[in-house]
Amino acid sequence: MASQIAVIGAGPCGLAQLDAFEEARRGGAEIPEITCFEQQSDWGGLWNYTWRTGLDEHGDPVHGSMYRYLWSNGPKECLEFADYTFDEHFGQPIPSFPPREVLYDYITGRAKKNDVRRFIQFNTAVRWISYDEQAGKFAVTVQTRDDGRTRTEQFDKVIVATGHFSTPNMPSFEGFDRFPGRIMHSHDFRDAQEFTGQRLLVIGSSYSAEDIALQTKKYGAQSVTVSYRTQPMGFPWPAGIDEVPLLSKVDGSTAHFADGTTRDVDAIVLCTGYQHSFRFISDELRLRTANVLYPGNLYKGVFWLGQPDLMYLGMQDQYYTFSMFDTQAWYARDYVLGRISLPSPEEMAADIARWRDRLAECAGPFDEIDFQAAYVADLHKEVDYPSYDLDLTRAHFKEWEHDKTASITGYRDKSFSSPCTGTIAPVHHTPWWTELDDSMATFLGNQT
Ligand code: FAD
Ligand code: NA7
Repeated sequence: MASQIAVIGAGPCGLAQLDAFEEARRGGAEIPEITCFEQQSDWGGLWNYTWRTGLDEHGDPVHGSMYRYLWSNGPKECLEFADYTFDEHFGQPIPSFPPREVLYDYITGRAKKNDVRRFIQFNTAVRWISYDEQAGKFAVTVQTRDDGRTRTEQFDKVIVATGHFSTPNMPSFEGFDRFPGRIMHSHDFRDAQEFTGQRLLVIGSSYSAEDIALQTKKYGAQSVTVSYRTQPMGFPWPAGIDEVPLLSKVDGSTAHFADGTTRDVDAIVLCTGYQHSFRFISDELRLRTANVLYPGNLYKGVFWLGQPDLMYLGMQDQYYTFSMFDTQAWYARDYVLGRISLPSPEEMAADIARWRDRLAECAGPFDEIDFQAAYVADLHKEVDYPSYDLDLTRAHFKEWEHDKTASITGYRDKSFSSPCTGTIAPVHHTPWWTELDDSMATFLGNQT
């Protein structure tokens, strides 16, 4: 009997896994039986925008953290699928920083081309995974959400691709219980126009804080105060956005900061990151990690050390996204197909330790970019994922960091070249800071 493989989640990582198997099938390989469980009614993961917040129509926590008017926060050239380029999908060169709908179209375009929908059971949530030592298999309990029925199936290997930006890290501050305005986490942020005319306090100093501060100002917030715990982002903010030290308390609607300054604010958005949350995985198999570039316990960033037939995709903090997920998926596929064998547990543990030591040496974003590029290269050299100019993407990321420092409202107007085709992106017809329309039709129309 063919071995049985479960893929959990049909976001970019899960779809990459299905695409990887399809690619091998086309090449003549015999493929195991694959079942992908996706709790949502459609594919695309976070890129599948939902207006919902809190609990969904079935009473489960909403997975989506993306919001309206979200544009790519890095150059698209650094995430391009080497086996399905932007040129192939759009049939024309497009600018380097597309809005969400455009990237959603791209991700799902490859999945449609490969016809991988047939592997996916939608509206089916995985509720529990454990390993049955006697059977030598994983027991996976799923629930079909339409009728609430559960069943347990056995699998030889399980690939977890459920993302890690959906369960908010939600600190509390003194006085929150008496604050008269709205307090929310970035996970629940959907439309910047909710804050038009308001004085907003944003807590955090990473990607979400940066982007939500900009979005809300762009769509008419009166002022945005960004409060940092460790260090300010230090970008040249437009008028109306500035950074202050950590919030110490709120007193009514007055926010007090660690440097003794105060501001009156109308609403607070906690951009305080996310938890890796796998409540559906038994204790001994569950990844526990902060949001770092090399989580412990995952050999090659993928294989669960104690039981490598359990694989995790995309669990790293991310400079690289889709192209890194692809390389991981190709690697996991080749392990499943017996093309790659894994070393002893001791060697795997030593390899993880080497990477984590190297990570500890990183002294800032440039080192981190080099680190993650080296990780991708390390996987890439063992798989037949099409080659592309990884060094060029490394250079792009560093240029992008410079661009952000030069103009945080203007970095999305820059253009980069494709590491796959060499195509140079056109400049978008409207500067991002004044472009209020994020529709695909407007984005693709009238390029200069
Ligand atoms: P996800 O996209 O989260 O997909 C996971 C899938 O698993 C979902 O469909 C979910 O429903 C499903 N799932 C979860 N649990 C279960 C379960 N128990 N049973 C069944 N199915 C389950 N990346 C970029 O490259 N560029 C950007 O501009 C960018 N912007 C971002 C903005 C925000 C606000 C956030 C939160 C992230 C952003 N990212 C961005 C990073 C993002 O993490 C990746 O692009 C990508 O979505 C990760 O893919 P994934 O498949 O790992 O996870
Ligand atoms: P990140 O990148 O994990 O950053 C989390 C931020 O939250 C970071 O600046 C933290 O500060 C801050 N944080 C965490 N806990 C606290 C407390 N208790 N008080 C104050 N500040 C805190 O998450 P993001 O949401 O920004 O980005 C996640 C993804 O979404 C990313 O991939 C993007 O593409 C979009 P620290 O610096 O540790 O002091």
